[in-house]
Amino acid sequence: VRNDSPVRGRYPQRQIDRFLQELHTDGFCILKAHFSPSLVENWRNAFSDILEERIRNGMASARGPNRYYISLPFTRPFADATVYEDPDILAVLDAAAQGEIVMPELATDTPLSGSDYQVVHRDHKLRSPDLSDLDASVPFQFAVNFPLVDVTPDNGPFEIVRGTHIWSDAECSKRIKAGDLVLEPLLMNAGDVMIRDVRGLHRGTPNRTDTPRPMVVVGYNRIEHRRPQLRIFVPRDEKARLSPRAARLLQLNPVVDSQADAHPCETYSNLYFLDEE
Ligand SMILES: O=C(O)CCC(=O)C(=O)O
Repeated sequence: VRNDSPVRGRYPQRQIDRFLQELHTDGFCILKAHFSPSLVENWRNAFSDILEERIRNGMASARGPNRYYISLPFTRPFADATVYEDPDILAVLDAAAQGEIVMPELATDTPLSGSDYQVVHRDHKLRSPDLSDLDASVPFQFAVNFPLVDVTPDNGPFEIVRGTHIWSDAECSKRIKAGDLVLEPLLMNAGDVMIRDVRGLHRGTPNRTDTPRPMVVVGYNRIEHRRPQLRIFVPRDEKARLSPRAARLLQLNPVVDSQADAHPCETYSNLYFLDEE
């Protein structure tokens, strides 16, 4: 079904403005109970097979011991406009980015039993080399994160330091070395969604349970900001179904005849963004 008319979001503009304010101040905002339990359950069930297979085939990228970064195929249930074209999320992203955004990433971060603390890091330096004139207060790369299980203190909560997305890279390095940062565990429930400026300092923590804690990451960024290591393989039949907005969001991704032509070789493995200088 083609969907040419914008779907209305759940939130009034004043609440979108509050999310936007939080994103600017804290570097992230959380939309509580945003996706339905059945959507999250479908994704969790479909993901558990992928997790097992990718680890077995050596096609998962380790982001620390027993912690895997795994891309999702752009097929059902994951090729879901309810998620990547959510009107509330896009309203926040469009206003925050102040320019056209694209979507090169549909993936997951999953700590398993035996995972450890990651180093505190940001997922990109303060500035984009492709947007050197952009004011540092304007975010250019985002992660939309949602867990596929309830997050508890035991299963590896994502920890974040508020307000650090606009710190200089030097300040981040200094404060990480000094170890005086206030890391806040985010105990998100299945269905909660976080919109995050990826420059905010954060880390993954150990999953001390036997149940994986998958966190979806839908990556968006300003179109000028290049991320050549990332791509979504869009099957031709899925492309034919995209709304005009989705076609623009996915415009830089390769189109494949079938999922068999997709090669999810994970190259997104650098954790030490601050040591590259
Ligand atoms: O697994 C997590 O909770 C965080 C993962 C992460 O921040 C990373 O791998 O860069």
